[in-house]
Amino acid sequence: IWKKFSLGEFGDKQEFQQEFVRHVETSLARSLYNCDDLAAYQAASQAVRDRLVVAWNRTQQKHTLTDTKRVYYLSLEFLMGRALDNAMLNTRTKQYAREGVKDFGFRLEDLIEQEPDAALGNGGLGRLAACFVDSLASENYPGWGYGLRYEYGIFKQKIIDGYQVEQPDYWLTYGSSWEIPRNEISVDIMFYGYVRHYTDDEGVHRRCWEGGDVVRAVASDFPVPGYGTANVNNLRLWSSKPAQEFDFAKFNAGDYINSVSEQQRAETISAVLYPNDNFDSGKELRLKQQYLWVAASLNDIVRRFKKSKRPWREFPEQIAIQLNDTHPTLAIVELQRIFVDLEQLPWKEAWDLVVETFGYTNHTVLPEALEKWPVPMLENLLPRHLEIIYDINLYFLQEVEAKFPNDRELLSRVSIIEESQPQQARMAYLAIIGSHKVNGVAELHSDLIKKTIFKDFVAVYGGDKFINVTNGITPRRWLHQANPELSDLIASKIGSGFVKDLSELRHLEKFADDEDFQRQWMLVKHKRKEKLAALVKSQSGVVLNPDHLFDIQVKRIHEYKRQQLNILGVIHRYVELKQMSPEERRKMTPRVSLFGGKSAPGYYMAKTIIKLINDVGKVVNNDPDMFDSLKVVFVEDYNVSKAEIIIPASDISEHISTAGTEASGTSNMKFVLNGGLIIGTVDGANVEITREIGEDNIYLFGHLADEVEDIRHKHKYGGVQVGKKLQQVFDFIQSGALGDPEIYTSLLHSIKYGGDYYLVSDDFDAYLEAQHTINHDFKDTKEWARKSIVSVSRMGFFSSDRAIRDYAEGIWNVEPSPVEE
Ligand code: 26W
Repeated sequence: IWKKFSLGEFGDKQEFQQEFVRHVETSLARSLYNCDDLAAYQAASQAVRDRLVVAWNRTQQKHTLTDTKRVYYLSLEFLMGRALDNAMLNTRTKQYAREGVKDFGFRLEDLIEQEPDAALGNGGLGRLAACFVDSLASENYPGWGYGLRYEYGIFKQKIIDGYQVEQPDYWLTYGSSWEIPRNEISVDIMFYGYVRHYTDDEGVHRRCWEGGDVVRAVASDFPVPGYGTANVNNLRLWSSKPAQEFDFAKFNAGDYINSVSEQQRAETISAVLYPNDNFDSGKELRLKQQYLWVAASLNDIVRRFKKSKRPWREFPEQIAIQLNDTHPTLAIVELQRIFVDLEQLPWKEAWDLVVETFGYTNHTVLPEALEKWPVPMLENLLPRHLEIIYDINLYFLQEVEAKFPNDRELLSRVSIIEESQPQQARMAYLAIIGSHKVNGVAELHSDLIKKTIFKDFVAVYGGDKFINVTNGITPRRWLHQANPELSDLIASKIGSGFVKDLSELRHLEKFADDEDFQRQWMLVKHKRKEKLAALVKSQSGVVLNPDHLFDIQVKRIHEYKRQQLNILGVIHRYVELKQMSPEERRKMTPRVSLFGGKSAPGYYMAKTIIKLINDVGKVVNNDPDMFDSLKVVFVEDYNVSKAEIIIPASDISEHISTAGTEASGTSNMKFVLNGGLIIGTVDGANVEITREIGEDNIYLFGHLADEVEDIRHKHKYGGVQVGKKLQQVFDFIQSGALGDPEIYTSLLHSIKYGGDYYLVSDDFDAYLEAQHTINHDFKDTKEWARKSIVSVSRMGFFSSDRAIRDYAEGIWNVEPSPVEE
């Protein structure tokens, strides 16, 4: 029986249909005659889900029985996207499902489209967590994700009159077929209250937290299937609920309505994802989210450990916990509190276990993104945790003092508590002190954090605590699922093993000069550009020509990512083209510039950049002179499922952050894996991509990370030199050609008179130069195809399977534990 269920596979089409019909008729209480695409999607999902659940149970039982070491990935964001297509591919049930629903008059592709994205994340960090749970499962690691079950994911973006407008993303309207409610798994979480001091039976002075408000965290599980394995892991997300139905004191006092509504407030804790990417807003509700999630997860982890009846000293031999940025750093404090206050372990013994258990991943060096919590807020909300933080800090500073006597400056620099008004707890420092390994997410970034923000800690701990684990992406979603045409073409030459072992792509290189293969390769690209053109047409009415060069920049809108550099470059090209005769214009490489991405709702400058892109689009797309030369499009509401259409369609994608600011980037990897070339700065993982694919296959430009500081200094004291070409663009905007120039004043001033922090003026000419080379190279289709094939064949390193194995060996010390089929 197990054989049949092991991979969630259906024996045949009929078996799938039986399950499908059963769900239509019973779970959905409908009939096949009254079944629309949405209902059919739900029935198909539940049929696939049932099989996953069987394998999921078996996996969990096996891990419990063998009592192997488990990994817990704590992330406040999991940007999963859609589940059905991925689940069918990972369990190899897609063919039966396609044929099965076809007999009932449905197209599987239409059903897949019915699923709302699970958009519980902002950008890179959240999508990385989603790739990592896929790889943990596929590589057979016993690894769970822990996060929050937001009812509202990242907002939906509407563009109205060129401006971003946010709309709530209530993704659970029709429930989620992929969710297993676990109402029986709940943890009561306390906030506020006070610390009681007492002396225990042995005369030891102890402290204990009590008397606060209680909110209940309730679990929901989302099965995570591996590819080509019977292993199905778990993503456990917590919801906040009222701890009791009623406040009886108020109820008895006759204040019934208020007693209910106050309890309802508990639910707001997990209601909505904070939409800030790389920006710390320091709000109390966010701190409540973090504590509820961390406390519930640790309670769960410790409960599971206790069932094994092992002694506490074996805790880190059984459990590894990875902190995805500083958002879960309170977990360090909470575990120490459990050990010392509740389990009554001696401080030092407890602390050694804590440090052995945790690893911390840093994803950003931007100062405005580094989390700090005001001490008064911590004192009020988590009084016992603040005391523990003080103690951790005290012991740490004593250690530093012993190593570097009489260096008061150093002590104040590394103290967890920043001596500001009010005092603030620096969470990155706490995360470093409470973890045995700290990693950056690409080589350049890992080097940079050692030289800059964490320099003093390298002096204290030595360099070995700080390591690099270069990010990766799952080849399942980002090649096999998103681009089946390319996946099939590759498989026709080298077999399909690369989906599981991406390094097998290297066998493709020998076909790079094969002209027939080059033609097929470019044909796939063309098809995917047609598909993107269809999306753009249906959403904005703009018609794109798939023969033109598609230049794409999709990511969160942020000044450091420099969408402004891109759009200013587009304006420059427009001005140039306008000055040409029709004959001259015809000789130029025709281009499509496509943008997509969300701005944080309160980020004025990013919103101005969106408005500028849309205003350029309006002028350019309606200018008959440009019809065969240039189009500019902003794709509304960029998300994971749109990325699956956009990414396979690039000829060129842009990864042009100011050097030293983008920790890694992961879409750069996705674009190259799909045969697009990239224009980029020497930043983040672009550096390693260049090393792997060769510098002839990438268009690099701009100043280097180690020059940035000097240049900023020059800007500050000598002013910013806006070159001739950029000035032309400024003049064009100020002429009113795009509409009211007032709208862009702040954006242009931030460059010309505001110190140009992101070096737009310094990199502008080099950027245009690189684009010029691209225009030239794109005309030689054979050479372009060759570069594209060679690049793809050398991308094996960037699989998230490799990244996960690096974590497993370098930080977690865990082994794969495959479930037999
Ligand atoms: C406290 C507010 C906040 C929210 C999110 C601060 C910081 C974040 C994230 C860490 C920002 C983020 O997503 N960073 C991105 O992480 C990716 C995965 O490692 C990298 O590829 C990106 O370069 C990095 O910007």
